[in-house]
Amino acid sequence: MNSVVPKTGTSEIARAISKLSLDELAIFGGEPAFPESLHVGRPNIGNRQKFHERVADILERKWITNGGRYVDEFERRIADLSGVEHCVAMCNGTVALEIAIRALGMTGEVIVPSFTFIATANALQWQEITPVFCDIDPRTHNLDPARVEQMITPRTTGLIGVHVWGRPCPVEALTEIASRHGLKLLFDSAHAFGCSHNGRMIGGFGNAEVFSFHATKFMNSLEGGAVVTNDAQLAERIHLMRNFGFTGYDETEYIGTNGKLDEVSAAMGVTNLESMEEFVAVNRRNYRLYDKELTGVDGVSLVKYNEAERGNYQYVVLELDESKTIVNREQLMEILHEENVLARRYFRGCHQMEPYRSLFPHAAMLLPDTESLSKRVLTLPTGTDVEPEQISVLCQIIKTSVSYGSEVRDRLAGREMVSAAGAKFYSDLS
Ligand code: T4K
Repeated sequence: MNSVVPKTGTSEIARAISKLSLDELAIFGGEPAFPESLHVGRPNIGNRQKFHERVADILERKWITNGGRYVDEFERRIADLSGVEHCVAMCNGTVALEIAIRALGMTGEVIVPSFTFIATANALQWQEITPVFCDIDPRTHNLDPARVEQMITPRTTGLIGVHVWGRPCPVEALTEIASRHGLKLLFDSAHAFGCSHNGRMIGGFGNAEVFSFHATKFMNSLEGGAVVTNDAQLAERIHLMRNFGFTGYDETEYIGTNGKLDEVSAAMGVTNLESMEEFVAVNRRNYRLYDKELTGVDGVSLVKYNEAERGNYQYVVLELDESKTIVNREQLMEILHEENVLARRYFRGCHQMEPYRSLFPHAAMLLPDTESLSKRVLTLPTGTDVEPEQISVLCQIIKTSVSYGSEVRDRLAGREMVSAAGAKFYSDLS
């Protein structure tokens, strides 16, 4: 495992500060716990030597994109790992969603959760299909099937279920609803590569599923995505749409776009697939450590994974019950940012962002659980760049913030939280 799990670039991964008292917190004048920022979504990188050899091979053979050895291999491996017949690799998950939506013939209205990354909604709106935002079950963070049923109108042509955090959404219920109403069913499985549902790998449900292999995903191909399906005709349509619609040398059948994955990205994907189990093992170790450290902290809970299923554990998500912690999510995020822990506010709810905020100004009325959840969750750093010692210190910061919750709230009263945290995040990235 050491070959693919590098230590952080510095020998000092966390400063020797106890963070047991409020005055030790950086937000109140203490020294930041971490000399270098801890990110959510730092890329996992497999065997560099093998990647370099593959890139040299690509350059030598001068076949850079539009098919090629590594794209073929990547697609075959993704299909095998997901237990599906067809995989069409794409330049990213968003374009994969757009193409899958179009190839499925979705039009009019499509029901999606608002509690997802903005790309799920944008992939519809981009092609003038109305995303109809549906509320979630606050226990699972996934679509609530009963409420999906209530959102169906004569204009509805499809449903998109999102396996948020890699935890499967209600696959059977959505399949039943889609079949009863004659709707297409697509799963946005951007978080769920390598996860299973009732012992069956995510990938083969619905009409098709879409993966993301973006740099921040536990398994990346630099940028990248894929549509997987067991429907041969659909796969063929998607295949053509990925390459402008070309059916022959200079002939097109219908409109397509450019969704091709290039060979270097595919080579990165193939290389990282070889280390995938190690990435999962590190994520699982980190998740269990967070869970152990935070168990018993009143008002703080981690989003749980079903250990009887296969999971990728790529998101460590904290849920706060502010009535118990007193310190709220914005304050905790600010406290962590000041310590150089760049925790993320995934997800805000698409309906709270443009263009949807203006298009559907009353959407919130039908989304009470999304509204509430989006103010309670905070995603914490994990992946191969995060060491157990860092997790212990990070959790101590959370414990201290919560155990002195009232005092923290009073001391931070009136301070502008959101803009300060955002500024810190972006200055650190550039
Ligand atoms: N559907 C769902 C449900 C999704 O979550 C996503 C993407 C998609 C569809 C679309 O798939 P893609 O088209 O992206 O393949 C990130 C990712 O960009 C996005 O892929 C992901 N979901 C989403 C949840 O998170 P941002 O804008 O929050 O990420 P960004 O660029 O700020 O990076 C996050 C952190 O990672 C930062 O702290 C810095 C670190 N980082 C990032 C990059 C790119 C690195 O250390 N190195 C890097 O190269 O959206």
